[in-house]
Amino acid sequence: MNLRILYHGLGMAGKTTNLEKLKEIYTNYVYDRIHQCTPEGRTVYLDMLSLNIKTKAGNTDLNVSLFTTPGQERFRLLRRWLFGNVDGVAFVVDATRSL
Ligand SMILES: Nc1nc2c(ncn2[C@@H]2O[C@H](COP(=O)(O)OP(=O)(O)OP(=O)(O)O)[C@@H](O)[C@H]2O)c(=O)[nH]1
Ligand SMILES: [Mg+2]
Repeated sequence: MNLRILYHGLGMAGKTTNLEKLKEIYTNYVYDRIHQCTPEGRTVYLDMLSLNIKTKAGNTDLNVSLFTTPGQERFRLLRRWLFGNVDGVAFVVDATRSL
């Protein structure tokens, strides 16, 4: 079974940090990780964490692909394309940022 989950939020909201935390928690299931960042720590394009989880029954694998939307304006064209290809969306909000 394949699941594609998109982490969506403003620039610097904490999307990459969420994926890094999940990578830590599910470290034994990490199949692939793509992440590139600028010297300032901003994500280039988007990042992806792919988990391959063996179910208890043992006969089905759960493949979970987690993506982030590009936070930087210059990659905004990718956002619409990403939304058309997911099973679920996690909204990431920085609760400490004032409006
Ligand atoms: N204090 C605190 N800082 C956080 C938390 N989550 C993220 N940060 C910091 O906020 C900054 C931005 O976090 P990222 O996870 O890179 O945010 P992002 O949404 O992936 O950013 P872009 O992809 O570049 O748009 C980094 O300096 C993180 O260390 C948090 O829960 N608490
Ligand atoms: Mg990021």
